[in-house]
Amino acid sequence: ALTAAAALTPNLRAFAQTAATAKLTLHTDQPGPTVPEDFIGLSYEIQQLSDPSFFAPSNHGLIAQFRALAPHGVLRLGGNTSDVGWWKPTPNSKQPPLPSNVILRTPPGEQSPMALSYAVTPEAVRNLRAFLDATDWTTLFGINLGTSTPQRAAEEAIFVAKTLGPRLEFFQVGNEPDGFGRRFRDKATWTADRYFDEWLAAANAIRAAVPGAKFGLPDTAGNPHWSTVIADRIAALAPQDRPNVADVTHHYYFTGPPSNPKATLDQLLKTDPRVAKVAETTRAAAIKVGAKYRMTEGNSCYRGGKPGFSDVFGAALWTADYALSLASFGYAGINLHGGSGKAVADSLGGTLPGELLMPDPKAPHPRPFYTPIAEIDGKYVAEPVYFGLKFVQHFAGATMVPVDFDPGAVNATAYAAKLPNGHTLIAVINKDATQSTEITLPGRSKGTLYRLSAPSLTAHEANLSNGERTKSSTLNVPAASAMIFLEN
Ligand code: BDP
Repeated sequence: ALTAAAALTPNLRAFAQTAATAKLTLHTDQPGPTVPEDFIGLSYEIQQLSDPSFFAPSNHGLIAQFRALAPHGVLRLGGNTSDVGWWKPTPNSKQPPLPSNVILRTPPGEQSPMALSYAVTPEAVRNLRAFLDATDWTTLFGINLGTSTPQRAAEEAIFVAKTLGPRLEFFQVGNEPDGFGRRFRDKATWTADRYFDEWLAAANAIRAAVPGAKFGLPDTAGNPHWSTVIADRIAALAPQDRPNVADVTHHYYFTGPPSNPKATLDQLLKTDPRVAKVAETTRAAAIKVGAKYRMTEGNSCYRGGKPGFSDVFGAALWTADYALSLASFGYAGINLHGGSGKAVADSLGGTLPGELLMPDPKAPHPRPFYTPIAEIDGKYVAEPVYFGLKFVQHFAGATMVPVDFDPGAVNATAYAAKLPNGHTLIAVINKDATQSTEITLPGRSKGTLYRLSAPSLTAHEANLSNGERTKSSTLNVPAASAMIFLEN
């Protein structure tokens, strides 16, 4: 049905749509979590810092895209490349030798992790500060745990904390440590407890050097059990021995690699029960240690995404739905992963060109297909998922209101919130390829409508309207589109 609908012209599609009435009830008496002002974020490989002109005040095109996405977002710097970067304080500094606890492995088809190592320099960190000032964003800064030592981590942290000042939210020491057995440690003995021992040594060295340093962890790829283990370990520490944990963090890729038969829009647009399950475990861990929780790296499909899946309008609807579901589960924020082709290819063991970077008719340069902002012909282009995030930015600062939503046979979801001024926000995400849905607004009819739309689920584009006045008491949300009603 998906392909058939997508093949029709927009006019015929509108004609083919069957109207279905959905029921929406708002529970305004049971307010949910408040969506932080900096809920929306992006994630990049920290290897991008090896080009100090990337996150730099002179990179106006990128700054403009960040600002247009969110006035106060969060840039997370991490990814697999954070465990092969080394701190180079002076031009003459030499790359230090591998610490003795590292058991280097090269996963099949990849380059040796150390062949992809690179230096982080003071210039790159200074430019990053100016970039963050220009965007009014803050950052989560990744520090090497896989192939470094606590002492080196502390040396880098001193400079980073001093230079980034209030632009630094917290340090993330180690990326996806639940996967270290593939590259840096003995798989047979590597556990959440071993990881926590190593993490704690690094965190203690950092906080001894940087009083007030904050941390996010465990930043796992997929194993929610690790959050439970680390929360228990942290809670068992005496208060004075406890590093300041700001956020419990994890990653989420809907599927992967691109060859996975699950990587279809049909699957992506269903509700994934894993999201609620991971949210529950993560939330419990965060409560235990008095921290917030954040999805710090994720997207539709790991290994760079899949063309026709990660880079089309269907992925924008998925983004809007996924991000709002995290908001309703009380997450502090979401960082969708992306960036330049080289950085992502390096994060995957230098697999270029390969499955990751298939030729894209639209982009002359290789790029990850899931990236929110693509670099095409020297320009920074907002991709469909970017518009999914921008849609959700409307909820920043609002308090979620639980809803009962019965869309009947239509594949649609709904979310509601109240702004500090008391005005109600309602979002309806109609992920159905063919059927539109109609909602009667609960007693509020004057407001502004924002539409997230594209010619089809498979279109390589998305549009988010600027807002149009409405007085209608019903919301008609066409197939394959989303809408926000803002009471005012
Ligand atoms: C994650 C890694 C990141 C990769 C991404 C991917 O943290 O560095 O770029 O997967 O596979 O697991 O696309």
